Amino acid sequence: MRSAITVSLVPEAKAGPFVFHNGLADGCAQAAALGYDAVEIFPPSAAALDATLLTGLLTQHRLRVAAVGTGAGWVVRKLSLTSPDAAVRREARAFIAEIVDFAGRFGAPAIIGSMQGRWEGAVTREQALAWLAEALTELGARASGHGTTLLYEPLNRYETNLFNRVGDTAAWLRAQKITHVRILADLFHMNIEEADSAAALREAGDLVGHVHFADSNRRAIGLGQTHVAPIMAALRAIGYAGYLSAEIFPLPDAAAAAKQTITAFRQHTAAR
Ligand code: LER
Ligand code: MN
Repeated sequence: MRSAITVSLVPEAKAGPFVFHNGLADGCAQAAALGYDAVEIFPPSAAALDATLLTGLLTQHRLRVAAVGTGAGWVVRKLSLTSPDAAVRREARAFIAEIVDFAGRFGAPAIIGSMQGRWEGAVTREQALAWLAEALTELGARASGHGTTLLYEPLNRYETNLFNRVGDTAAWLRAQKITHVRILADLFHMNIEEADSAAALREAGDLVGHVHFADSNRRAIGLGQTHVAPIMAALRAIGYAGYLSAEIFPLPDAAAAAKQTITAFRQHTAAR
């Protein structure tokens, strides 16, 4: 498994669960100084990212891109893949497609979290899931064209009513025969929704494509009450070799959260 840490470039997400908020150069420098393998980027849009600048920083600091988030499409522009408005759904897909293409150049997957939206009002759950399946199929194929996959993230009940649990998500992806899409298992959301996070990860098996490495209170692993050992045992059992990425609050401050995460990462991934 490899380590990653979040860098947000979105001013509107200042209070969000991201560790670094002071630009890509600062985020990459701090991540590299602590020995992280990669950064996970939360950009305002694909157009706001400079591929040349990013390539330079990655080379300089020997870092990779773990993933690129699309949530700003929701946070800033209120786009959603399941909006009742067809034009909004189209824009949402276009917004994500550009991020899929940008991330793909770096061999990284894009993440669909908040952009999934929710079913409500005139939109039935069945209709919303049909739109979601369509979007995941189309965007997954696009990611596959770059030799990567698309990440779909079940969220806790306060953020979506589409999928809240990892096992349900895996069963649905399999039933729909959606390929090129992997599940982002966020340990914070799982702490709220799962009866047994380790069992849920085993159920999803090879569909687990990325992990948000967060404690129960969305602080760095070790600063909350999650029992990490059974979760790590499950990840090893399913042969998970992807990132453990710190999508957490910068508490007590960014530097301390980053240090605590890499310490916990090393402790939990040490050879046994
Ligand atoms: C995104 O990765 C996520 O976990 C959501 O809760 C948005 O904050
Ligand atoms: Mn997450």
